[in-house]
Amino acid sequence: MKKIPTFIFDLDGVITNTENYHFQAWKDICEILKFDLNSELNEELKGVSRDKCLKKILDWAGLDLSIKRFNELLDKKNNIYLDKISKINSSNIINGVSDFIINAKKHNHSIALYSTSKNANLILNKLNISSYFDAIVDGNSIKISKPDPEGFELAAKLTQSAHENCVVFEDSEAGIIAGNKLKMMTIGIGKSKKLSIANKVYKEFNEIKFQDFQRC
Ligand code: B16
Ligand code: MG
Repeated sequence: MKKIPTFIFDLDGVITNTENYHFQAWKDICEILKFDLNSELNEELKGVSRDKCLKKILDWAGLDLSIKRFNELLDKKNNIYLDKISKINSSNIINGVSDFIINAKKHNHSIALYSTSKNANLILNKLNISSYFDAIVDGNSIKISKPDPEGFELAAKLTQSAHENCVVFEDSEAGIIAGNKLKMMTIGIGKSKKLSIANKVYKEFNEIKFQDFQRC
């Protein structure tokens, strides 16, 4: 087991600002359902798998759909989302992320990704950063999404890291809950009050100094 911290990154909302595209795509679906999805409710969709997101929305709207319609809306949401991310490239990496990872790799830290998204590999390729990661866990590698800790457990196993030696960077309450369950060090990134359950919160990734994590 490694002694120096392993860094586990979330993707949407931490490495790149695709989270807003998820929100816009869900808003389009909610318009069809005649439900008003606001940004506060959207906080509860962050880090949650596509089908669980739609289940939550139907629950909030008090609606029930056939399996066929449910699957049609999932496909529609994903197509809207794919269209929105079609042009992203390395300029869409959030400020500070590349420098942090390059610095961490120089100092022999393992770097893992755990994203609930089934589109994670596509996005990493577009951003041209797949090679940064010693392990990649995405929505295709897990059975249960955040707030379940399955994906973080797998990321720790693949990098041969003890849970308490992992530092998790997350923008979602669901992701922080999952990391906390394993007693990983959780770092919330963003302005949502829901992130206050993290061990530490930064408003933006750029505020994080690599040196702060060298001996945590
Ligand atoms: P997809 P993360 C999550 O990614 C997003 O936060 C969440 O909004 C989305 O519903 C989920 O991925 C599934 O994404 O529909 O592309 O499979 O934040 O865990 O990187
Ligand atoms: Mg996220």
